[in-house]
Amino acid sequence: MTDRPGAPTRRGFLKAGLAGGGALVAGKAAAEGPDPLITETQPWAQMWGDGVDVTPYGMPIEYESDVIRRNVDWLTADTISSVNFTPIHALDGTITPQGCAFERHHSGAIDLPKEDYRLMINGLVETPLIFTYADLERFPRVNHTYFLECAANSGMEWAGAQLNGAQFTHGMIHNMEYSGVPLRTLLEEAGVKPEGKWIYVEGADASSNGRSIPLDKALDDCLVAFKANGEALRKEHGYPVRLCVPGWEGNMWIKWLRRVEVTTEAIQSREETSKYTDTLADGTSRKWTWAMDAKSVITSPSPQSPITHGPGPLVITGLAWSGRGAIERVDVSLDGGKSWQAARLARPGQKMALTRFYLDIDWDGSEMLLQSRAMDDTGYVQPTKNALREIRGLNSVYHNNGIQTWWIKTSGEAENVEVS
Ligand SMILES: Nc1nc2c(c(=O)[nH]1)N[C@H]1C(S)=C(S)[C@@H](COP(=O)(O)O)O[C@H]1N2
Ligand SMILES: [Mo]
Repeated sequence: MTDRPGAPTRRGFLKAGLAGGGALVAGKAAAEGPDPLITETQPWAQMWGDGVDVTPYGMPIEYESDVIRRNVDWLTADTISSVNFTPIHALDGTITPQGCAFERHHSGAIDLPKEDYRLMINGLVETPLIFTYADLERFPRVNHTYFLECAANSGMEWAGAQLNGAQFTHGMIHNMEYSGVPLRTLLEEAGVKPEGKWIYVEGADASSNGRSIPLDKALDDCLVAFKANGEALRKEHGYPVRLCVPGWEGNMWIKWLRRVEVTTEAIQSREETSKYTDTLADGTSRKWTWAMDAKSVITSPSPQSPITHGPGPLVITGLAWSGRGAIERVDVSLDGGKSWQAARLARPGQKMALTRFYLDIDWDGSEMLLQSRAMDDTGYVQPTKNALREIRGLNSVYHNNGIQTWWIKTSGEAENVEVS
């Protein structure tokens, strides 16, 4: 570093750091005398490491073996028509590795070889078509990063704080970079007839998970994806091909996509009537609640990721997203919503993708009621749980985007509580 007059020097940075930050993060070990981890030759420096053919496909190191998907035993009757949760409390950045991205299946994850894959486009089209996997690979491809949130994410928290961990309260979400062919390209190949206003999409699994999607959305940004985070989709996420419906509830993202039918009307299938519908206080239901409204959660500190280092510098971090656009701002409260300060977005929000935020504080060791509040580029602000209940009543399960509270105790432990 050059010491140009007026330019900040390295020494200057260090001084500013000490003066501004208060407590010192590093340096404690040195003050306590010789550290054998430094002064003695460690086992890993006395032998060969693994050769390059030991791990043809890598798994996380054993020390990270608790960073895994988990399910909640009592939530579903069996583990086949069920759900597990992304360990968001232990991840950073925004991309969810497929190996720990939550799964939701109605009839289990199926084994469908690429060679046996067929995608049919039928209904109100000029030319009904059937594509093999190899056919799909010949269409011009695009890459996009999108979040997928199950409409039931945080559903168990509707009536009050219940599950102790961000993984369980907010872990029905993942965010991947998809490679695939715009659905529009395939629909144009078949030629949509003027009467066509909707599509009905279904999967090859026993449940089929059929859903209706307005043609406008299908032609806008829906993606027929076959790669996620650079590699083939994992079986659990719909190998070899799934549909991405950016910003809209996870249930519409058909896995093992086998058919797209162009129709005049919505089919009103099970998944879009008796399920994934919010029943209001008066017993009527909200119709077509596809977009996932802006939402956020602090992933650390949180019940599964307590503060273990005592007072001093503390990194508060979390995730924010909106199915209607990009996250523009996230506020964090340390006092249960009485006062708010703007968090730092790790990168500017991207449309329909997770945004990572940080708030770096000097924790004085006292209790906190941590909350985060997301704002998207439509101007929408994430509501409190009470504000949601005022509009939607108490019957709801789906589409709970209310503000989450973690009670941080003086010990650094955290608990799921509700401040309404
Ligand atoms: N074919 C098929 N597609 C499906 C489902 C299913 O059971 N079968 N589940 C849906 C639901 S409810 C959700 S939330 C997402 C979950 O996607 P994931 O398992 O990749 O997380 O897939 C959707 N697509
Ligand atoms: Mo879902």
